[in-house]
Amino acid sequence: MMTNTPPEELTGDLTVGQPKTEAAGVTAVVKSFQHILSATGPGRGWKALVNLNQKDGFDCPSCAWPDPDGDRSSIAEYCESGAKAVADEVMTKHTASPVLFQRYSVAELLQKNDLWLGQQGRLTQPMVLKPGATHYEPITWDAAFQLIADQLNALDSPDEAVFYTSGRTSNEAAFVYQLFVRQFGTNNMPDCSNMCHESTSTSLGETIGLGKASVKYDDYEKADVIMIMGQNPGTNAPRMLTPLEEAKRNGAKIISVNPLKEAGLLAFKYPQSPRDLLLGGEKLTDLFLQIPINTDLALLKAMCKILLEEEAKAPGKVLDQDFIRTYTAGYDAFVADLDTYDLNELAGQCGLPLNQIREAVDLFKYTPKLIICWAMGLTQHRNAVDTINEVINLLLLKGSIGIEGGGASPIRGHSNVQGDRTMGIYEKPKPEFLDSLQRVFGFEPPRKPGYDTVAAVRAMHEGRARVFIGLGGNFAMAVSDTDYTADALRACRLTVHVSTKLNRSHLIHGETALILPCLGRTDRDRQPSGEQFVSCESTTGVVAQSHGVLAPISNHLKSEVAIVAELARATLAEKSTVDWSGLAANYDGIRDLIEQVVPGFERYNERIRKPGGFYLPNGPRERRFTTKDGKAHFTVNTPTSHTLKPGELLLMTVRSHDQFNTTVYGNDDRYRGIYNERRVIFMNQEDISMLGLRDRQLVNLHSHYGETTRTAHRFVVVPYAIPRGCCAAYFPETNVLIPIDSVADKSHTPTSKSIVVTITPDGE
Ligand SMILES: Nc1nc2c(c(=O)[nH]1)N[C@H]1C(S)=C(S)[C@@H](COP(=O)(O)OP(=O)(O)OC[C@H]3O[C@@H](n4cnc5c(=O)[nH]c(N)nc54)[C@H](O)[C@@H]3O)O[C@H]1N2
Ligand SMILES: Nc1nc2c(c(=O)[nH]1)N[C@H]1C(S)=C(S)[C@@H](COP(=O)(O)OP(=O)(O)OC[C@H]3O[C@@H](n4cnc5c(=O)[nH]c(N)nc54)[C@H](O)[C@@H]3O)O[C@H]1N2
Ligand SMILES: [Mo]
Repeated sequence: MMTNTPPEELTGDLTVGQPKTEAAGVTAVVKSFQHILSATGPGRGWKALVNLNQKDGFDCPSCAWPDPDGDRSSIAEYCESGAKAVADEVMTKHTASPVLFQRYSVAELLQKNDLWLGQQGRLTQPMVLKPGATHYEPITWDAAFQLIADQLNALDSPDEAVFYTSGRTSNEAAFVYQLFVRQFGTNNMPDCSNMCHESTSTSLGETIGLGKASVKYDDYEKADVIMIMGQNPGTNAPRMLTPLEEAKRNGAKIISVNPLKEAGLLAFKYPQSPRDLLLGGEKLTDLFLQIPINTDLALLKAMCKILLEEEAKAPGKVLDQDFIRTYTAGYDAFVADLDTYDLNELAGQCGLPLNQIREAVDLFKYTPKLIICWAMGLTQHRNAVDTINEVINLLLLKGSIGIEGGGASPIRGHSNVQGDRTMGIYEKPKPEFLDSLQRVFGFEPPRKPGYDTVAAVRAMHEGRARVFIGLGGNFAMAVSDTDYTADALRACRLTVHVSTKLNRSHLIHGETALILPCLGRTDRDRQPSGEQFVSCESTTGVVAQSHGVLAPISNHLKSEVAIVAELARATLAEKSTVDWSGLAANYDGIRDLIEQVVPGFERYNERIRKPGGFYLPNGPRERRFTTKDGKAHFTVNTPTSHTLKPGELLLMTVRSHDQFNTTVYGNDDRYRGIYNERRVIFMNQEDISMLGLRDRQLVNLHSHYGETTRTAHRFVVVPYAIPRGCCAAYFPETNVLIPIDSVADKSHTPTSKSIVVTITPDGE
């Protein structure tokens, strides 16, 4: 059988230590330096380190956490995770050059694990896999563009092509990409957001009129209470720990809601503060609500109910009645529904003593300065949109939106995933956006909604889509139902990846396949008009420059902008009046066009040159709610519970400390005490005993949907402090378990954090 997943081999070397109780500190700084300097020589490595997240440097390719609005520390604004992402990009020890592809057939490369694939270094030349060939071979850029253009133009309809985007793509590249795709004639633009914060965008769009955070960077330091739900900042947004620490010093209280006591939520030592290093870091979480997976909705409902009770006791002191009256709709229906719930039952559903929930509410009872942060722990469940709706209900009750020190704070993942959406990377573009494209470019954009990620996989599987083009990312590994998704890609006539590094999606290919190597964030980008910079939008809506500083590793690399522009020119030829070559020669021209199409980008070229960039307009921040009736909406959401049969557990798939999504940097997960192995399953000791298993036993994981059982083989049992009935393992190894149609209602995000599984000893 064709292998789709990484080989299911164990290192045989697993060591389990105590989970850590604080994040960052000296170890993280030392590790950051080690990662970058060992990946490349000291000159190149140092240059990368000192330019990371500086106002005239490059935007860290790791996460979407914003940079401080004011002064930056003179040494780079970096963290261990960012350093790893940079090291991964700047490494010079190896390259995935044509020699590598000559040495290994595609079948042989498929047998390697993801760590090995990533360690081969940067791609250096465009490569093609011809029909029936066993090896990739070099191809010229012109021949590659012509090949893609011919395949696209031979389709019966533009809707037979899928154009995926991952969230590292810059604003400039994203804008020209969506323009090309819409001039070609389709809205089939799925993106990584479909698997990530789509539930957030769906909920916030409907409730407050804008699918983005309502907070600014400075709000964290001004908050009285910060509630962090379903997020692991110590690993996935470490620079967020700095303003959290600052908030704590200013007296804020932090509530964490998570099935795992993640180290980064417990305490933080600011690596660049001598005080922290000498005296110890700041305790972060004041109250840890360790709830079972996917019970957040019940918890939030209980909190809202307690707030209403408290308001009845002290009218006008707890809720912001003025705000509710002036700015919101749906309050009465919300309260009427809440009346039908029993507090003890809600507390029971989220496995907490009622007095602990009361303790949490006591912290923000009398203050509106409440920020709620969330990430994948809320977005990747069937009822994710409802849960996020309930977050908004709570914030609306308190009048916490549109004030200093309060608000909704989804924490985005990829460093420019939010900007890509702003630029129009969306399968369901708003009519106003398409109208603007029509006005500025004088063509009739397609109006029919396109495929999101899951719909795209189905379309490819069923032969309705035949060409797949990915601008970044690792589609085969990131999407759920690995075997089904692999079959979908293999059914295509052509699969194309614009990539920096070799990954498994290059090896799970259509009849013809292309790898187009591009410049990364750290690389200098020289075009005919001179050196270029690009721009990105952070999770708080700041648009800022990113300027690569290092010499590209190969002369054959092109920028993403240049690749998209040349592809558009080859494909559209005289059908397009856009000056594609001119845009690729000078990105100022692209920014001028963005300014004409996307609201909020007035004087883009001027403002982007100001240190630190600029904030985009944000309605909710000013209590302008651009919903249909101009109000913020309370919604009625019903908690659902997973009915587990005996022997079944609920599995969440999470990131280790040594990976960036599908890129594996190493086999350790230091903060959780795991060393040298990724194929582990974290379980509650009582569940281990009840299932007749034991510590370090080798097991297989099975998911059961309808008639079908899916299996992920060879995981080692690790007892861990996780609520009964829950277990955790790393993605992407576990994506084989998630059926392609197991998605969140409304947002269609794969349910990566609630998979019903059974666990059996290996060999049975
Ligand atoms: N170093 C590094 N940084 C990254 C990434 C990376 O892979 N590596 N990925 C980037 C991307 S694209 C993203 S989207 C973000 C992801 O950032 P996170 O969302 O922090 O990533 P996950 O590892 O998926 O962790 C989810 C957290 O939610 C908890 N959780 C799971 N289920 C539930 C639940 O039902 N309720 C609650 N309350 N909690 C739950 C888990 O225990 C875990 O702590 O990080 C970005 N930054
Ligand atoms: N089970 C499970 N599945 C999940 C998740 C989960 O929590 N659990 N999380 C989901 C989430 S939140 C996300 S965002 C998706 C991620 O899905 P993707 O964004 O598709 O995956 P990545 O692993 O981030 O993509 C890595 C690849 O991007 C390429 N790359 C890196 N930098 C650049 C660049 O600058 N330009 C270009 N062109 N290419 C570049 C490299 O070749 C690298 O191999 O996965 C989702 N899948
Ligand atoms: Mo993400």
